[in-house]
Amino acid sequence: MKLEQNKIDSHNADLYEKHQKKLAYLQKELPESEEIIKKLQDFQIAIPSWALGTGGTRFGRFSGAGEPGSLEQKIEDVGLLHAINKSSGAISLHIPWDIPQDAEKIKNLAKSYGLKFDAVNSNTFQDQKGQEHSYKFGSLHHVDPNVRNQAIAHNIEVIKYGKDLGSKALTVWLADGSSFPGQLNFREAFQNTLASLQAIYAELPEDWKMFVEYKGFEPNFYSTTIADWGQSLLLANKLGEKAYTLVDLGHHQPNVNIEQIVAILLGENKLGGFHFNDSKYADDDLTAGAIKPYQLFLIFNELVDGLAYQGLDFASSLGWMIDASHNLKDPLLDLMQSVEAIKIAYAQALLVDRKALKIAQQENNVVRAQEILQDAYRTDVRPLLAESRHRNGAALNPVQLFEDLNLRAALIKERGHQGIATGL
Ligand code: PSV
Ligand code: MN
Repeated sequence: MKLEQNKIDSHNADLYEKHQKKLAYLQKELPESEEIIKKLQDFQIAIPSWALGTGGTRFGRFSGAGEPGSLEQKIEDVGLLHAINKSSGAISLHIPWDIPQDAEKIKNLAKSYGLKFDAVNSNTFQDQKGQEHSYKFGSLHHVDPNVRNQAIAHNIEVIKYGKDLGSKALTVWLADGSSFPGQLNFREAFQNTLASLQAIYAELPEDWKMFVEYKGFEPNFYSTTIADWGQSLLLANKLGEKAYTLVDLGHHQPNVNIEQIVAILLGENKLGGFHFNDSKYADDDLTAGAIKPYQLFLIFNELVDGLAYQGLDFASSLGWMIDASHNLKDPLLDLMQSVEAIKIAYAQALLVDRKALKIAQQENNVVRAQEILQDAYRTDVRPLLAESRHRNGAALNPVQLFEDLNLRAALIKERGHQGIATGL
């Protein structure tokens, strides 16, 4: 389904006067408004192909009606999202959930919606039909070289799909680990993983990056072979300059100081990208900013500071992606809310008075430092986001537009009630 521009324009016309009033107030208060609006216009957050259907839990899955049943329909959904918010101009594919059978056709379809292909993701955490060796006891870390070689070959095949589509990064996430003490020789598992990753890295095109994702636990409960940012960084450093650590916000134990991890990785120029989501307990896959918006702001505060320190362009230097897919909301509305929360955190981080913060830190003025951060965090920057969307031809209020136009009902009419998207 393609959304006609006149529908967005008429939605905007209805809301414009109210929006203008709020924007004018903010512009008067914040001299940096114009600069922030431009940065927001440029900032795109990729959508994972597996987030367009309703997610399941291990207790069940309640599929929503009108879910995309093919890669083409997933691209259509991201296209719809991007037309509405002009902030989701890329899609990230998970192979083999979403194999592009005809790369040229898929590429052209994506292009017709203004979409690019973000990182491609390999999957060695599930067995596929007809697969020779099982991943039940792991993949790249496996004790059996035949299993490792199969998983290496899969990753190389994923790179090939990505090359055909114009992706520039491979994300490797491993479920490899152990659930019982004694099951695994940790050192050997780590060495096997490194050697396997080296074999994949050797096939990485010159202008590509490899993102090494970590996760504390699940599906294994005693150990995970790439469990934390230290282990990921160790691998990335050994692999070489095209390898980076990827931070998925849900992959930490509760209360871990993720913003500090981000700051250190950026300082080492080893932060590759993000999987945004939110959680209360672990990898809950909830909407970004739904539970801990202040943490999201603090992370962006480090990102703004760290990327400037490295002299890197904010929008293009890291992989920005959502990785969330829970079981309650309409996936497209959920993604709109995630994108909004991420951009709010970014805009607020841009508001931090960095010179004053530096002085407060040098003077050990703890009270002042908190005032500075919270001044920025407590600013309602939503009119700046709305204005950036408006200037890009998108909707002033994406959620309202989706609901007012009954877009899910239109998708159900096209696709029916039964479609179930691939994914977990
Ligand atoms: C694993 O929990 C993860 O975060 C990885 O990024 C996977 O590729 C994705 O979720 C989908 O299972
Ligand atoms: Mn992830």
